[in-house]
Amino acid sequence: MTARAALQPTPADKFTFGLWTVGWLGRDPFGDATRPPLDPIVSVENLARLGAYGVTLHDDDLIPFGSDDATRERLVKRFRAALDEHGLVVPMMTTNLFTHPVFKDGGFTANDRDVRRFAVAKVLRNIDLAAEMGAQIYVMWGGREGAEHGGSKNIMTALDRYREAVDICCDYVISRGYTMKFALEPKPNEPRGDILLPTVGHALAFIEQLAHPEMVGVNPEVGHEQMANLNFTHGIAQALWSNKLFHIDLNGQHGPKFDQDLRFGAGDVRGAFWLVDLLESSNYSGPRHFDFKPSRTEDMAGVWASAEGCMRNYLILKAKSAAFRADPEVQDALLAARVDELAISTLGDGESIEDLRRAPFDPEAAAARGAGFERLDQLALEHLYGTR
Ligand code: GLT
Ligand code: MN
Ligand code: MN
Repeated sequence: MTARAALQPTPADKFTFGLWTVGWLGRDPFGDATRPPLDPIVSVENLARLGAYGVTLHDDDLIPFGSDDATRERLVKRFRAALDEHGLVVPMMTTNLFTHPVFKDGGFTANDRDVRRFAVAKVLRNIDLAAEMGAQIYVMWGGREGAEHGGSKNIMTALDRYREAVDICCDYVISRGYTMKFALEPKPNEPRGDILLPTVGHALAFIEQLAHPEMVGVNPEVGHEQMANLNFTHGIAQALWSNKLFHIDLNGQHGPKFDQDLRFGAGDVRGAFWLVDLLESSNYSGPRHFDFKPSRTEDMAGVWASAEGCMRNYLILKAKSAAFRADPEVQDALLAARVDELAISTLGDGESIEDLRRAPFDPEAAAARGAGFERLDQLALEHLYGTR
């Protein structure tokens, strides 16, 4: 089932990595960098060698903040050449509105209006580069859009400014004739004490208030929903149900604590299984994008091993999900658990509410029926544990 060849990633799997993931220096709030800076060209070479489909980036991942135009042009040209040489694409780009101290109170929602204007201009400039690179999705992760001090920010007004900024970006894309769409990435906290648009649900509700809701979806990250103690797969299911899953950030997390950004498949293994099972049976056809931080204990060999691990774990879980779905005993257990019955509308065709009210029903008998969920779940676990 999980033969070696099936675990070899190919571009058809659409695996992508942020330059900032394999390029993470291992700096954390308590310790200095444990790895040297990584040339984006080296990332392109190695990710292509491992079978990835593409890379994603912030403006500053390629062009250091404050670079002059000549440097910018040189770096873009060099990067473009490496992509072409190794056959990688850039399906998504995003803006760094969180590292430079100017963004300490946020970008789109900073109280300081000049900062907000600078942030919007920084995004618009990078949207041009994204269009040039052929990126179809533009991510907005507002990690600094938030607050720690109760009275320091009027949250309703901050949401007005957030909406204004996203509306400006949508108008810009339309005015330039670009076809890209935006994907908002929720996160409950870190680096801000509390971040605006903390969960998939908040982001979906926000999108409905925008001038161009059809241009904006979500980019949920596994660990971010789990930091809020939420079921990530359920969040993804609701995003799919709303036709708003525009992109996805795959990684691993052990329950509600700091953002661990583990390699995909580490952390909540059972959750990862159900996520892959959902994604592979859905109409989501976008990249499987890994947003993780290779442990700061690792050297570069460990970085590439962890990138490879993300892809292998996805493929392992994909094979396990397929085997689970094909197992006749699972199919029987699914029927016994009435999973198919949920697809039948509650009110029958042409049935009136009166018919529904008058329908004979024995609540005691229904209450006495077992659901059969334990047998089904055990079968799933046995596939996951490798005993079936
Ligand atoms: C940052 C963050 C991620 C976001 C990226 C997009 S950058 O590393 O931790 O979750 O996806 O800005
Ligand atoms: Mn992310
Ligand atoms: Mn994260």
